[in-house]
Amino acid sequence: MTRLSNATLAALPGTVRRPAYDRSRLVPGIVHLGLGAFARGHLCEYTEDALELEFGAWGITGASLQRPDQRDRLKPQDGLYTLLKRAPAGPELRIIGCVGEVLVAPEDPAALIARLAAPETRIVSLTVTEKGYCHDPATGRLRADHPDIVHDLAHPLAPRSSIGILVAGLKARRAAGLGPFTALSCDNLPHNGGVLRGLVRDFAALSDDTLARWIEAEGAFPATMVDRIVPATTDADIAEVEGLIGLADAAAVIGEPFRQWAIQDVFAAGRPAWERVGAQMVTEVAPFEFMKLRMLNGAHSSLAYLGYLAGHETVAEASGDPVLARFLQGLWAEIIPTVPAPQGVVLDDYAAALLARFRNPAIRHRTWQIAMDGSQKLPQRLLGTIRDRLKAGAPIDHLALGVAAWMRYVSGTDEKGAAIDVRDPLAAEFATRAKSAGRNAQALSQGLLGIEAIFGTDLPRAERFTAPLERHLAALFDKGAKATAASV
Ligand code: CS2
Repeated sequence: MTRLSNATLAALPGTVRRPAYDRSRLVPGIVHLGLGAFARGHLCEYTEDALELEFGAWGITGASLQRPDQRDRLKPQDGLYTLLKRAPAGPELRIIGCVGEVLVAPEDPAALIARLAAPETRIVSLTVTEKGYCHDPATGRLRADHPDIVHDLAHPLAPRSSIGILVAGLKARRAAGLGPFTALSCDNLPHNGGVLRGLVRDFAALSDDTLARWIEAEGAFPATMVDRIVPATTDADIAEVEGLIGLADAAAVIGEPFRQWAIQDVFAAGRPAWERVGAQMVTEVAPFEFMKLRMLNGAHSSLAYLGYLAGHETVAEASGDPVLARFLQGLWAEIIPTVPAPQGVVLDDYAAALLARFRNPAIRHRTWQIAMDGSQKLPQRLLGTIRDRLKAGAPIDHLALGVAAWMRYVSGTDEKGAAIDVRDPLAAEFATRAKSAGRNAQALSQGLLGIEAIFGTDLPRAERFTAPLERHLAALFDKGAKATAASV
């Protein structure tokens, strides 16, 4: 099958939307670290829209921090790929053209640093997932003992971590007499802009205090809230796209139609006209971020653990299960009072819209995929909400069940006794603690609560949290996920 590329764009069926600007004029104003499915389905589509409406020097250079796969898929396609939006009513197809080159950091770190230091680079955006920040998720501070950080301090010109890469780029710009780029975190972290600023500054300060002060004074780290459900692309998706567009596309991305982006409007050197294509430029991102992390991602993670244990492969299946749907309503009822509503938003309506999005039958988002990296996700998705509820003296039964389901999941065997493929930077730690606890709920919960990077020092001592947690965990072992969810 012929491959999608500049040369074959004209062969696409008329139903497929294609770039409405001259791609040969693209200038790379943005470098994106971590060009995975989410970025290609979110930031790249907003940028594509902005280029179509108001062309400017905002092409995107992708950078992969680990593997060459993405470059290998996109290069033969001149950076082009399909975005397939799956609405319950049927698919919508679009070719995205704003990505030019893709660099692979480990192959040529100097080329990436040179691109970051190029005068035309004005924004460096990131989707490197929670664990890509090399920080302590409970405190948001840099982990100076993180192996990638230790490596980057020893080899500042061949950095591996996103933080080491940003600092190397900023240092080179300062040496060249240029101003800094804007570093734009698009990951699901609370206060992502402020956290990134602290990490970059602290890393810089470990080797060069004047650089750290320059970054503090001149740098820009807007906070953002990003939202679109973009599951990992499967072979079946690739085959379907090929059938629909009549060309092979190894880099296709599948997403829901809904998208949202709230951005704090503080940029060091300009930005695309994202506000003209639906992004919300705001002074305070926090209300959006709280709403999204706690209500969407908190529910996603709880549903992923319970749903996986109950034998549901996807979020659509899990949220279609009446018992789990009722659990979700109870969970949102606990979360909503902790969330300040962004202006113009009714949180009950937001919850209802989330349920409809979760149930979109055309999106196959695996519970196993969302279950990944729980150690990095629980603090901002569930534990902050639990702290707020405890402070208010309010019940936390559903929230505690979400955490208990995570504990049951990372214990490593499912309800039929089969092994669970637990993916998490702390997976080895979980396995050790689970092994010594066996199926003893009290021992397992105490063992896992002892991981300070997740739970801090306060939660393990909060009896109003640990008591329901242990009770739920015991029930999960005894009766299973479905019966336990039915009993809250
Ligand atoms: C999900 C998110 O994988 C996960 O942990 O909760 O990727 C979620 O789909 C997005 O944040 C939606 O915007």
